[in-house]
Order: sequence, then C-alpha cells, then structure tokens
Amino acid sequence: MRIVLGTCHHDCPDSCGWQVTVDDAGVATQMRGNPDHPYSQGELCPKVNRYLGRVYSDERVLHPMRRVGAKGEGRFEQISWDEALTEIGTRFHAIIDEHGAEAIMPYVSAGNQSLLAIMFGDRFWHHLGASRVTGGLCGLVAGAGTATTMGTGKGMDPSDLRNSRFINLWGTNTRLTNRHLWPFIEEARGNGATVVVIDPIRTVTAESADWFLQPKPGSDVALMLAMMHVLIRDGLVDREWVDAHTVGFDDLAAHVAEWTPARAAAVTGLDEGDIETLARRYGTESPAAIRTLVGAEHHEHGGMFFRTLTCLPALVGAWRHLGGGYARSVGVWTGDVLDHAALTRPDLLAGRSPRGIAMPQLGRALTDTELQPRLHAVVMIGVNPLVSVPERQRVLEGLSRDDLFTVVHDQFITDTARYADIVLPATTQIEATDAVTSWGSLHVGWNEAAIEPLGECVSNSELHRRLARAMGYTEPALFEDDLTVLRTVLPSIDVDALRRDGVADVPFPADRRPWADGGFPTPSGKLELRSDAMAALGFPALPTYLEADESPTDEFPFALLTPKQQTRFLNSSYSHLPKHGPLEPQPALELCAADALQLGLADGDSARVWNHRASLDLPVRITERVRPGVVAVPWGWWARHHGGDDAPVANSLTSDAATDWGGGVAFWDTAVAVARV
Ligand SMILES: Nc1nc2c(c(=O)[nH]1)N[C@H]1C(S)=C(S)[C@@H](COP(=O)(O)OP(=O)(O)OC[C@H]3O[C@@H](n4cnc5c(=O)[nH]c(N)nc54)[C@H](O)[C@@H]3O)O[C@H]1N2
Ligand SMILES: Nc1nc2c(c(=O)[nH]1)N[C@H]1C(S)=C(S)[C@@H](COP(=O)(O)OP(=O)(O)OC[C@H]3O[C@@H](n4cnc5c(=O)[nH]c(N)nc54)[C@H](O)[C@@H]3O)O[C@H]1N2
Ligand code: SF4
Ligand SMILES: [Mo]
Repeated sequence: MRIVLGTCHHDCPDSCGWQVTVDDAGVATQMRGNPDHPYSQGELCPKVNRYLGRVYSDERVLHPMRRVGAKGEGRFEQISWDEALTEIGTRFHAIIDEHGAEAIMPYVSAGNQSLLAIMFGDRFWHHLGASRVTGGLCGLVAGAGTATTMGTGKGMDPSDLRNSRFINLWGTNTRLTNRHLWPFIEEARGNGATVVVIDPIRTVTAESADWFLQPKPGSDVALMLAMMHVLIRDGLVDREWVDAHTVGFDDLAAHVAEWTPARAAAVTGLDEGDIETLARRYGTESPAAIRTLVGAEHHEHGGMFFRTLTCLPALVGAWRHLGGGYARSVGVWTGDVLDHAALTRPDLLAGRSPRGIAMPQLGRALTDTELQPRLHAVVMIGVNPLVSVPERQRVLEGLSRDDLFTVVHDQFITDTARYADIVLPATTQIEATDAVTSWGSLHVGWNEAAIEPLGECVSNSELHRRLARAMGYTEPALFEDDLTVLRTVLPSIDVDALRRDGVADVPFPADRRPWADGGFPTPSGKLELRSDAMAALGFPALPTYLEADESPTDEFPFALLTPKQQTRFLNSSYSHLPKHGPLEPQPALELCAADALQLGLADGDSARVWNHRASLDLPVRITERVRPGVVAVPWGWWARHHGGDDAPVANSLTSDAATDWGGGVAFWDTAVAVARV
C-alpha cells in the first residue's frame, strides 16, 4: 500500500489537496482529502469524492480511435498510436502546404487546469505557427474589468474574509462553486459578521445568507451607482483615503447624483429601501468585503460590472482594514510564482504573429467561409464545446464540415468527441504528474502520478511531445520531460519540498492589506474612479449602466439564465457518470409561480423554451429560485440528457455576443419565449 499526494485539476477555485491509496497491484483503492492541506483541510466535494468511479469508468476512452461512420454518428474503430499520429502528421502537413499553418487551431480549455496540462502545449503550437485562440469562456472579463479600475486583478486573499464584518457575496455561488471558502465566512459570522448575497437566482448560497437581494440579471451596475449615490449623499465616503489614492472623485460624485435609489429600484427590480439600507450598512459596518468570482461576467456589460464594483471599496476606504476590500480570483497572485514565458516559450513563434480566433465564437469561426485561411483542422483538448460554448447549433454545423479535420483528446466520448475524426485517450489527474497554481487560495499544489496511465492514455504534455514527433520536429523544447519543465518554470518554489508536502504557500503582502496605502499600477498610479484610458478607447470614462442588446422583448419576454447548479457536476464533466447525473434533479425549466400562472403552466407540465437560435422542450419546475421575468435551464447536461445524441442543450439557446471588453461572452443576456407544449 502507498499513499500518494495530489491536487485536483478541475477548473474550480479550491484546488483541493488529496491522498490516493494505491495497492500492491498498482490500483487506486481510495481517494480522500489531504488533512494537511491548509485550505481544503481534508475535504473534497460531491464530485471528486467519487473520482475513482471516473478513473475506472467503463466508458473511459483507453485507446486512439478513428471515425468510421458519418461525423457525429459516434462510430469509431480502435487504431494504434502510430496510425493516429501518422494520420495527424500527414493531414497537418497537407493543410500547412495548401493553406498555411494558421488553418490549424488548437482549442484548449481548463478541463485540466494544471500547469503542464494547460500550457506546455503552447510550445508546440507556437513552433507550428497555428492560429491562436484569444479571449475565453471564463474569468478574463472579471480580470480585465477589475484592472480597468485598479490596474491589476490583484485583490484580497479570500481567506481574510474571516476578519470581515460585512460580507457581500456578489454574483458568486460560494457554497456550490467555492465550497472550501465557506468555513472562513462562517468563522466571520461566528464573530458577528453579516453575509449578504446579491444574485438573480436564489442559490444554495442565498439560502444560507443573512440577507438576500435578487436583482434582475445584468442590472447590478445601476445598484452600485445608487450605492455610491447614498454613500456620497450621506457623508459615508472615506475622503482621506479617496483623496490620497484615487482619481476622479468629483466627476464620479456629479455622475451618480442622478442615480437615486428610486431610479436604481426601477432598473433592478429591488426595493428602494433595501438599496438605501445596503449602501448605509456597507458604508458603516467595517471591515466590509465584497467577494465575487466569475458568473457575473457572462453579460454583455460584464467588464463594466467589475469596473464599477471595484470603485465601492475605494469609496469607503475598505482597503485600509484587514478583512476589507475586494476578493476575486487570486490567480494573479499565484501566477507570480510561475515563469510563464519559460513554460509557454513565445520565442518559438520565431517572429511570427499568427492571427487570433475568439474562443467564445467558435461556431462563427468554424462556419466562416470568408476567413482567410479557413480553419481546416482543430484539436480540442480538455474542452467540450458542444456543451460549454454558446450557439451550439453553429458549433455543430462547423464540426460537421467534411473539410474540417477534428482531433479530440479527452477521457470520454463527449458530445464533442462524437464529431471527431480522431479521438485520443487522455489520462486522469491521478495518472500524470503536474502542479496547480490555485485561483481560490494562495497556494501551489503538487500532483504526483499515483497510478500508471490506463490503457494507452497520455497526459496533455505527452500528447504534445507525440504531436511534435509526428510532425518531424526536432526543437528540443518540445520534448522536455515533465519534471524538468516544472523545475524550470517555478523558479522561486522549492520543488522538492513541494513534492514532499503536496502544497506550498504563494507570497502575499505581510500585513495582508495589499492596497492599504494605494500604489495602484494604473496610468495615474491611483485607483481610477474616472478612467481616461478607457475614454480613449471609446468606453465611458466613468462607471455607466448600459442595457444589453439582447434584452427581453415582446417576442422573447423572458431573460434566460443557464447556471451551474448541480452539486455533483463540475462544468460539463460528470453528467454522464452513474454516481452523478442520475442522482441530480433532471433538466427542467425553472420559472416562478406568477409567470407559470400567466402561461397556464403547472409543475411537471411540458413547456417549450425557444428563441431564434433553438427550441427545447422541458418539464416545468415552479420555484422561488427565480424572480418574475427570469427563467433558468441548468447547464452541464449533454445532448443525451436532453433527449438524443443531437438534441439541443442549454447552450443551444445562449448568445455568443462578445462582452464589452476582456474577450468573454454574454451567455446570460439571452432572451427566450416560453409556452405550454
Ligand atoms: N460545483 C461546481 N463548482 C464549480 C463549477 C461547477 O460547474 N460546479 N465550475 C467552476 C468554474 S469553471 C467556475 S468559473 C466557478 C464559477 O464560480 P461562480 O462565479 O461563483 O459561479 P457561477 O455559477 O458561474 O456564477 C455565480 C452567480 O452569478 C449569478 N449571476 C448571473 N448573472 C448575474 C448578474 O447579472 N448579477 C449578479 N449579481 N449575479 C449574476 C448566477 O446566478 C450565479 O449564481 O465555479 C467553479 N466551481
Ligand atoms: N451556459 C453556460 N455555459 C457555460 C458556463 C455556464 O455557467 N453556463 N460556464 C462557462 C465556464 S465558466 C467554463 S470554465 C466553461 C467550461 O467548459 P469546459 O472546459 O468544456 O468544461 P470542463 O467540463 O471543465 O472540461 C472539459 C473536458 O475536459 C476533459 N478533461 C479533464 N481532464 C483532462 C485532461 O487531463 N486532459 C484532457 N485532454 N482532457 C481532460 C473532461 O473530460 C471534459 O470533457 O464552460 C462555460 N460555459
Ligand atoms: S472540484 Fe473543486 S471542490 Fe471538488 S475536489 Fe476539485 S478543487 Fe476541490
Ligand atoms: Mo469557469
């Protein structure tokens, strides 16, 4: 028996530490939380508590496979790695000869967010000169919006919420998506802190809060502006801190003068008195912290949400206090220990600057006949776009093209893998060594391979070494082994100690108040309540409420949200497994009683939800989770759970409109109609 330390690879802020028990035959027999991990403290979650069921699932892809039926039919034959690589090398060389290297595109997401898994492959794609993917589905908008005001995405250490008195969980579903932060919040609560949740959905986190505010989706900026109005009107602004460390206060004060709580109440659907109370409590109960994460960025004005939100802590001088300020992803802090260029080697571009393809608009890119050159090959790694990317119908149309060569590297035949020409088998996290810089806590975790790869599975890094060989490349950087790379790219970390302990701390300012004395890395050197740089780019200089283009209309009167909500799912990754999907409430259309009554719908009836993109029939679930005018369809389910191999899913309905800035996507500005079937 051996115990091997590892770190969860999922795109989840917690990056939990685990222990894998391996028997003498090399079989993993148990996985549990590492009790010595300072953040996850021995607990995993309802997804990963069943991880061995994923590792040893009968449905695992264990060998390379080649499509034999039509695209999407899901019929494959087993082939050898040699055959697979020869075919890929031959196809790639032919495409490069005919159309140039930019006709090939890697499409990589954070199915495994470990360092090698997600970034080592950049070396290969740089060397090849493939199209680059820009923007993303997750986190970039929050980071960019924050940086507009603060010059950086760096905020509080979320674990310092334990020192807060007024905690605003704003557009984040902590108990579901970031469960290991909850004990720190409970600790603060034990010391008298109040927890407020602001979310258009009454989530499990909202259920656990002291106070829940349910604005209309996409309306928060109006609420923030009214809070500023009250703070300024009532003299709750920390003028000393504001004068010393911000620019644009007078302009902002004039700008929010007209944003009375009454006006914001009309926009947000909140009670005017609640807006007053929220602002006054935020301005008087110190230390006050705002915690947010990713969800609220999935709107057309997502950048503006974070731009505006980060003005609030400045106005009340929250950064002065331990437990005060603004907490979001700490990936910008943990990224400091990584030598990104050493890992991804942009020098291998050798002066070329391949064109960028926007990640969220995959369907448009694959179907765009004007694109020069057209995309002729796509390699999907750790991503399931037919479930995760908006406008599924367009992605499907693209992946159905006969002149597109599609390679998918995954652990399962996902909706996307069904459309592959070649499927390559991927290891799970317990089969490969890697390291993980967390985005939820100030740690880097080690992941030691606990068992040998199953079948012929390979890790993402080994995949790229094989692709390099298949192309006949000789550049040594493409072939470096995992340990050598990890030792090189974490220069300030004692990798031997990390390997022994499973986790290491990431540096953070010693007094834990990173912005107490200002020093923001903006153009003015101060926190920018007014941003002349944004004005120069054509955006409003001051935080501004704007309505989304795709807002409810007479034809499509409901706002559709498609959130994460299953405790046993992680994004698109578990709905198909027996200990996960079948144990969750099945896909349904959630709407409130008042709307149901008006539409003549009762619980369990079949309803149709549609717009110009797609139409889904779902059982009705009447619930207080959503407010009038808002409906929800859970995300993460595959086509088969919606009635068939090519059935529409939540993202068949969603918009692929780009966000204002940051390169994200407005999934959650989607308007739909609903009727009884
Ligand atoms: N169990 C579980 N955990 C996960 C994941 C998972 O799938 N399952 N996914 C992981 C990933 S990839 C990520 S990015 C994180 C995301 O972590 P979070 O950002 O916490 O989660 P989301 O559910 O994406 O969004 C948070 C909330 O934003 C709300 N929201 C939507 N629009 C608005 C708005 O206009 N205003 C306000 N105030 N709120 C709004 C949604 O209703 C939702 O409840 O979670 C990670 N953790
Ligand atoms: N409607 C709607 N759409 C959304 C969201 C939403 O809330 N609502 N959330 C968005 C967000 S925040 C995100 S982050 C994306 C996530 O979207 P995806 O990145 O597509 O989702 P995941 O399920 O995290 O991972 C994708 C795949 O990675 C595979 N995988 C796991 N480990 C490995 C590995 O080591 N190697 C390889 N090659 N594959 C591996 C898994 O089997 C899985 O099929 O979805 C986005 N889409
Ligand atoms: S999915 Fe998140 S909560 Fe679950 S084990 Fe992984 S990091 Fe921890
Ligand atoms: Mo995400």
